[in-house]
Amino acid sequence: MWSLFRLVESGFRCKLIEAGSDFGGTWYWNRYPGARVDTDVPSYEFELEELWKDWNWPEVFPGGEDLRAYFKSVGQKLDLRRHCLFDHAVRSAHWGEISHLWNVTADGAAGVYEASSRHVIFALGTSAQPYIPNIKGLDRFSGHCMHTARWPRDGLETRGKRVGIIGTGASGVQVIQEVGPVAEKLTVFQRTPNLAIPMRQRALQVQEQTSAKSSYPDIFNNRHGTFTGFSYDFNPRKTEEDTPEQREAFWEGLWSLGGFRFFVGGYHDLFFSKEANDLAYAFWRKKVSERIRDPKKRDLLAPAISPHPFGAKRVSLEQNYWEVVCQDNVDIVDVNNDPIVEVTATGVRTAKRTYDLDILVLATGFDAYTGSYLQIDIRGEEGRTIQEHWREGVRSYLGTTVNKFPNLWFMYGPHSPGAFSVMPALAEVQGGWIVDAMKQLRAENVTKFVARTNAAEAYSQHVRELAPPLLLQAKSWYLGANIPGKVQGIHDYFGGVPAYIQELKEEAEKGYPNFQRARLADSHKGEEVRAKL
Ligand code: N01
Repeated sequence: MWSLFRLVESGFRCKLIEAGSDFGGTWYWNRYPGARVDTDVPSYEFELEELWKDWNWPEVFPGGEDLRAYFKSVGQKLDLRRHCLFDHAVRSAHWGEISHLWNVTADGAAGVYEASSRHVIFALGTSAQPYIPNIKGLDRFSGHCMHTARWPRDGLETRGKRVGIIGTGASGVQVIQEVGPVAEKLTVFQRTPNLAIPMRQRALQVQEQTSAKSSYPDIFNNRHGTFTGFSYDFNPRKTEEDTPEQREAFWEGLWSLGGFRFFVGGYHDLFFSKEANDLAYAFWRKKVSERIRDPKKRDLLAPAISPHPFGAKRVSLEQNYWEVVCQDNVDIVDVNNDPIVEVTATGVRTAKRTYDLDILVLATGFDAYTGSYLQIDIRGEEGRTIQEHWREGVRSYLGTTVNKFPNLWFMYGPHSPGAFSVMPALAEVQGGWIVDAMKQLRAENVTKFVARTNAAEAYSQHVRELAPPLLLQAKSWYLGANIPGKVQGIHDYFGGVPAYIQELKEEAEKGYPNFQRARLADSHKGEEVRAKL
């Protein structure tokens, strides 16, 4: 949305093609009970005053419905809808070496949409392609079975039902919190416990927000100054520089403030020192164990030995997760000891027993970063497909472009701080940078702009080197390790938001030295009239 706004504002003719029927992106698709953002507002907002001056939220961590309403209002206020083609999924994008245009096709209910365009921006999200595990018999289940990101748009009654949930990532934790209190029986099939920390949700009053609005510009500015873009940052001290008493007091403070503070507001060596990480895990375990009264469940949810370094899998924010999973109507099945054998027409059969279910929820995550791109037939120079180009692992330049794919830009994809940043702020940073580059190219009549291969190789290597060692010690979606057969690698830029912004800025200030540029030969200029935008 932000790039579209910036493009329109800059006088580009453009079309936003969207598979959903409305704005909202991840919040359009993720309609499972309890879906809510775990970045607090106003950080999770666009910086433009006309968007926030009369917008108020009911809660610090807004739910899906409020988020959808927000993005709808952004679309209205910026008058973006007339540039949008909803209910169309992009099927292919082919670069024309003679025309210097992208030929794009998209499938919709009414037929195929075709367009030619000088530039293409893919804003496919970080986690948009659902991952459905290959479990025997999954298609035989006669009750309701769906991935969390494909929850029925009209809702689904879980009250009084026997519900099974496979997966305990961010989506699983949120569904469990909502469904556990109302279901007759909830069975959680857990492979890895979630090292969740307290959200500290609270209601927001309009008056409180009105008086805080004078500080909003500073809040938005600060998102460019901290490692993750949150209003708090890592403590520059190392864990063991503080005494046990000082550490305890520091962590207690973070714990009671809530949000991601205990994760990305703690000691900065969390991801670099095994000893530091173990101490953080011990504190986490002590705190959550106080809330898990059932000793058997405690061993499953907060084991004595950490399942992986703390934070190497995405930490979730919880509200009453430990209390809900301790309810008598909630069972936890450790699928490491009692694996799922098959799904039957009436439920799930594990090695040890059968669970009868009315609803089976697959909270099994996403083929993150690249999955959405690999669904599309994207062809760059010499017809090279993105699948071929990324076969040995992702390569990008600055997490916004790909060598050999001229005039192709992307946002929230691999090699940006995506998973460790505030998404609307990142959209502003990347979208702003991309549109500024396009304006420059337009002014210079440049029709082909492509990252140099050596620059992309060097940047990709740089991204790999930035990754902290402990991040590599979990089979996480950060690395692509959650998808069988996927080439694993570093997908996140781990230098922090300020350093990332600086890298983008330097490239622009130096006149984009790491890109090759060309102008369309006069004899081919007629090709441009084919553009149908
Ligand atoms: O997906 P996940 P998610 N048998 O990949 C398990 C964002 N998000 O949808 O860890 C049994 O984290 C898998 O187990 P394991 C956010 O960035 C944000 O929950 O691989 N289990 C894991 O427990 C988040 O991180 C928000 O051992 C299987 C779970 O399924 C990202 O989206 C809300 C299995 C998948 O967890 C993804 O979160 C929701 C199998 N065969 C999502 N296969 C907010 O902002 C997989 N699993 C709040």
